[in-house]
Parts: sequence; structure tokens; C-alpha cells
Amino acid sequence: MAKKESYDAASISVLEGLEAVRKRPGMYIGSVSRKGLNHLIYEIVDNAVDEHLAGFCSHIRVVLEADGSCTVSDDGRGIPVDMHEKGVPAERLVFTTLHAGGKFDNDAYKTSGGLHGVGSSVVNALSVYLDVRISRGGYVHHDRYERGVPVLELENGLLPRIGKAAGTGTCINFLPDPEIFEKTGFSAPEVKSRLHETAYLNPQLTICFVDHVQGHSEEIIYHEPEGIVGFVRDLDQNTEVLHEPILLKGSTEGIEVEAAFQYANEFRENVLGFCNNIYNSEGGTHLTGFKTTFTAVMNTYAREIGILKDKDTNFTGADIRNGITAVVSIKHPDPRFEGQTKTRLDNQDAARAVSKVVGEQLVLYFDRNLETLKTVLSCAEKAAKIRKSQEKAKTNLLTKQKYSFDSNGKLANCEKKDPSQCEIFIVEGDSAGGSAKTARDRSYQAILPIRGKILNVEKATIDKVLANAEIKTMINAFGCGFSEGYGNDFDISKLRYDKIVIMADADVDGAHISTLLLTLFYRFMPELIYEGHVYIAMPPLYKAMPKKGPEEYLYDDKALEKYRKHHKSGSFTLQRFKGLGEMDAQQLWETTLNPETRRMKRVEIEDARMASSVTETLMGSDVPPRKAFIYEHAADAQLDI
Ligand code: TSJ
Repeated sequence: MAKKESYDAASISVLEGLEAVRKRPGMYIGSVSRKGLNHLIYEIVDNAVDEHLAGFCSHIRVVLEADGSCTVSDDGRGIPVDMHEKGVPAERLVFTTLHAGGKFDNDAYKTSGGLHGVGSSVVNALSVYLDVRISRGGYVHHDRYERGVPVLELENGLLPRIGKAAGTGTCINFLPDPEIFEKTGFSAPEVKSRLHETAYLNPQLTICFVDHVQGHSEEIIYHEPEGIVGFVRDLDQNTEVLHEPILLKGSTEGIEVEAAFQYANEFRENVLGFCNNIYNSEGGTHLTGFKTTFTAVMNTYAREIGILKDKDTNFTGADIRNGITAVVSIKHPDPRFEGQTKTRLDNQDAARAVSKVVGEQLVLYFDRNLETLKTVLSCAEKAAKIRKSQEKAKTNLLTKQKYSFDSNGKLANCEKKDPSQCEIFIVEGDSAGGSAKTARDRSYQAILPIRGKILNVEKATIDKVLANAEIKTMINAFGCGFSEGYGNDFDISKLRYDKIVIMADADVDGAHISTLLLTLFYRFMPELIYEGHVYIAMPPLYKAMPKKGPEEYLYDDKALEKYRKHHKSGSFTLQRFKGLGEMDAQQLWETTLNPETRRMKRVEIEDARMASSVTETLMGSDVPPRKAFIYEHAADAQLDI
């Protein structure tokens, strides 16, 4: 009986563990917003990717089901179902123990890191149900949980078998719990983008994505045999590239290093870092290693072939990366993460390993490809030239404009000076800007109206960006300068406002404006987003005024539908706001300005990253897909309340 007792004790602690997950879901998956919801899928898929890395799985299928659940399956060995020493099938431990793994898991490169890899048990705890089918040893084994608790009886300690199986594999179907998540409904574009990324990072893997949600019926196959070379090629797909992508590859100190890069005729750099298949949005030591060595090697070449003369100073790292798109992907046995969102790789040996591999491989390549070398160095030359003229121009611009931002009558500043108490609202359109100026609390709220479409910074060169009146005014108003490739003059400690709120209409144009502003911040003032200063106001679409009872703002069509269900038609009048300009000062105060009653959403770095890549899509020359995207995005924004 001793065994039975220890099992009971173990199962109590299991329940306590899962209860802790349900109490503080954010601790385990980052947030309970749509981002957290999508995270559940990645958490499950990463297990199948691990099986691929172990060499036993080549296909993964992800289905967004019409009923709001998600099915993930693979053709791996199948999760072990035999009796584990604790008296339950091994499979039960995977889904009920926090930070499972261990025992039958000796994979060197698990996809664990940062918020990732917290385990399938977290997904289980946060799902209404989770259904498991494992094909293994000739049978299909079945298991099922409800809010983390197993609901099937074991037969002699084993899972029920529900049929014969020809092959092997694992299939999971789960429904996220609406008691936990603010939003139900996965974001297909985000899931697709992440699965595509996974396919690039695992060139032998095929991932099939199927969307059955709301009349959609879409099936996409992601298979990228070129690996990160294909990734770079696709990142550069709408640009004028100057050569084929170059792959640098090697391994040292037990760390595998792969880097691919390509130059395009663009004034920007885009260097992405991955560790064990996970994107590091805050970069880290692998990127430092890459950049340092890249700069050193290229400066040496520049002197060797006479592009830099003795009297010249070296190119800066940013000069040398002008026009580059690069992906650096490493496999590390013991990754450590740091930073605001725990996504910056922190291992010093990663910097050394990347430096060593990139240094050796780069010289091997450029010694044999002088034409490409000259092409790349001419990008650096162009950048250096512009940097030098800009250094002068910028000083002029910033000193001249420093105290003049109010003189064109645009910024209505607030009275307080203490940045921690101040807010600035960037409002689209002069009429909405006017109402906002009337409605605000002028002691701590500043209003900056902007007109029309601001410049698309993703495509513009730096001098165009700086020449744009709206952007100039904004940079001056924020007070911290801006940063980009050519030197970093951004100083967040000088920020004049604690909150920067983008206030745009809840329509397609509004979504477009927000996307462009986010891109601008992401490119030139990313710290604003990293440190959580940027918000998007969520204005309502309707105001319902019943004959009896309180008035109510309705923020989307769903809310209206619900309202109609509870209120007879004729018992209320409905005001529809086509834009912010249609609200009077009182309404604007209540819905978007007053901290007590307003609704707004803090921008997360992932939103900005998406906006930035979306901008590419928006600005492409094909008009129809652009329309389609904005609408999709606008719909998303409305659901995101
Ligand atoms: F498919 C999936 F994504 F839904 C999914 C796949 C979800 C989860 C939670 C796990 C898996 C999964 C696990 N696929 N393949 C495996 N493999 C194992 O767990 C496994 C199989 C055999 C052995 C062994 O040593 O024989 C070891 C392991 C870890």
C-alpha cells in the first residue's frame, strides 16, 4: 500500500501546482491577452519540435478548429505511455507536473528559455479540456483532462486503448479556458508567422497549418529546405538585393552557430537573433558577437583594399551594417536569458562562439568573392558619408528646433513639468485634435494633432524622416532625440511624458496611422516601447442611450450585438461614432482621456515588431492584398478591447 499512499500525496501536490497556474496564469505564460493565448499553441508545438530535434519527427500539423480549440499533431515516437515509477503512465506526468521533462528526456537542445518551455502542464491547467491520443506500440492510447484534472479511469495503471495504430505519433486537442483568457480566438496571422519562423529554423521539418475558424478554410504548408538562407531571402523579398545570401556556419565550445546575411539597397539594418529556435527580441550576446566581429573584419578589409586610407577613421558598426538583413541562430546547451522580457541571451560563451565562427567563415568567403566584398563596403561608405553630413545637420536641427515646437501652434503642452505625471496624446486629424484640446485636463495632458498620413519610415531614408514636419514635432515634443543606425542620440531619461497615447479612429485609416506610428517608434525610439510608455487609445464605436437606465459606450460590434439582446429595439437610441471628430469634448473626455473611465492598450514590443513587418506589406505596390491586410488588422484592433 505504500505505493498507493505516495501516489495520492503526489497527486495532491500536482493539483496544488495546477491550481497555482490557474491563479497566476500570467506568471507562466506572460499574459492572458491574445498573446498569452497564442503562446499555448507554441508551448505544445515546441514539444513536437523537440521530437524533431531528437531526430524522430518530420511533420507537424496545427489546426485552428471551428469550435475555438486547437489540434496539434506530429509523427514522432509518441509520448511514452508505460507505467512510470510513480504508479501512473509517463504521459500523465507530462501533463500534470510543472516543468515536466527530466527522466526520459535527455535532449541537449530543448527549446527552453525565458518564458518558453514552461511545459505542457501549463497548457493543460489553462484549458477547459485537453484530449491526448498517442499512437505507439500498435495502439492508439487515449487520455483526457478537464481544467488540468485527468478524467479517464486507468486500467491496471494503463491508459485506455481506443484502436489499433499503424504508425506512431502524438495528437493533442485543447480548448483554452475563457475563465482565464481575456480573449478567445487565436490570432491566425501571428500563429502563421511563428510557424513559418520555426520552419526556417528547422529546414528538415514540414509544418502544416490549417485554419477552420469562422468560414475560413485555409491550409498552408511551411517547409523551408534552405533554412535561414531562405529566411533572409524572404525578409528581403520586397527590396533591391545586392547579392545572394551568404551562410556562415560552424561549431565551437559545444555551441552550434549559423548566420546568414544579405545586403539590399536600403538605409536600414535588420539583424535577428535566435537561440535554440526561440526568437530573442531583445538580442543578446550572440548578436554582440556577430556585430563586433563583422565590424572588425570589414574594417580590416576596407584598409587592405584601400577604401579606408591611413588618415581615415574606421567605419562604425552601424555604417557597416547599412543595408544588411541577417539571421543569427545558435544552439546552446544551457541558455540564460536577461532583460525586460527575459528575451536577451546572456551567455558570454555565445559571444565568443559566434565571433570565432563568423570571423573564420567571413574571411574564407570574402577572400574568394571580392566583388561582393566591394559591394558591401560601398554600402558602408555611403552610410559613413551620410552619417558625417547628418551629424552636422542633426545638431542644427535639434538646437534650432528645441524651443520652437510650440511655435507652429500644434503641440498644446501641459502645465506640469514632472514627466512621471504627464501624458501626451497624438491625435489624428485637426478636428479631433481641437476637441481633444478642449476636453483634456491641461494640467498634465498634452495634445499633439498630426495631419494625414505620416511618412512611412520603413521605406524612407533618414534624411526624409528628419525632414518630415510631423516627425520633427514629435521628436522635439518627446524630448529624448532619436536613435538609428548612425550613432545613438536617444536618451530616454529625458522623456517628457510618462504615457504616449496614440489616438486614432477605430477604422481602417486609424489602424493605418497607428501602424505607421508604431513603426516609427520601433525603428527610432524602441526604448519607448520596451519601457512601456506607448499606448493605443480604444475609442468606442457607439453610445447607447436607453429611455430608462444609464448610458453606455459600446466598443465593438460584438458589444452592440450583446446590448441589443438585452435591450428591446425602440427602448434606446444609438449614436454611432464614425471617428473621434464626431465626439463632443465631454464624450472624448469620458472615453479616451479620463484615466478613471478611458480604455487604452499598452503596446508590447511584439505588436510593434508586427507593425513594422506589416508596414512592408502595406507599402507594397499591390493594392488588393494591402486592403485585405488593413481590414484584417482593423478587425483585430476592435476585438482587442
Ligand atoms: F504533437 C504535439 F505537438 F501535440 C505534441 C507532441 C505535444 C506534446 C506535449 C508532446 C509531443 C511529443 C512528445 N511528440 N513526441 C514526443 N516524444 C516523447 O515524448 C518521447 C518519446 C519517446 C522517448 C523515448 O526515449 O523513447 C522519449 C520522449 C521524450
